[in-house]
Amino acid sequence: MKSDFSSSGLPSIPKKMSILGASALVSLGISQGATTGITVGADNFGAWGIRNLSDTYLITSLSILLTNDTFFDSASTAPGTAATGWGTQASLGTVSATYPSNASTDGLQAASFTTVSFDPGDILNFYVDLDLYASPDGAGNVTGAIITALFRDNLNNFIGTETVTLALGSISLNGFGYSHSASTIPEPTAALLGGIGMLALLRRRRN
Ligand SMILES: [Ca+2]
Repeated sequence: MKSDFSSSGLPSIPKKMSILGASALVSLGISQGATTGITVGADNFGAWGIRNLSDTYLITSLSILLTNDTFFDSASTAPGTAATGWGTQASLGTVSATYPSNASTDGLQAASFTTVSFDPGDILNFYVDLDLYASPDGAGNVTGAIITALFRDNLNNFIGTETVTLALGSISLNGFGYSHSASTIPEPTAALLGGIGMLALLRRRRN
């Protein structure tokens, strides 16, 4: 099966990273309106795909918290000496990222970084080596990893966050077997304003 990238003309994902099998991206039912949301795909070697499911807002930063004995092997100092640092593999849209320095995250389980032009619908596909403390330089374990995306509007106002905990799910992003989506439909105040707007519209139509 084709990955999202190969079907859209972007570079295919290296074979190593699609080892868990590919299937089409299935986004959850997102209604129109101001929503936030992400789909996250990952594999145990350190390839990540994150899609902005919002129809309106930008993702301006991402944070990752690894669990299950897994750490970022981003530099070739112990733990883990066969390291690969942070980098973008490919992207869909004009998104770019400013990753942490490789030395600053090596051996750690938490990292965060900023993103630019991460527009609705864009996918950021990045890589950083993952290993187990118990067995450095093999594969890591992304099950239970917690990914949080921060959303802002075009005026840089904070909108909210979405957090996903990875599980071996039925959906997949770019062929990464561990994947999950989260989305939020309008926050209470926004929903209320939307509701008031709808009432006004209905009233107007009746008249
Ligand atoms: Ca290391």
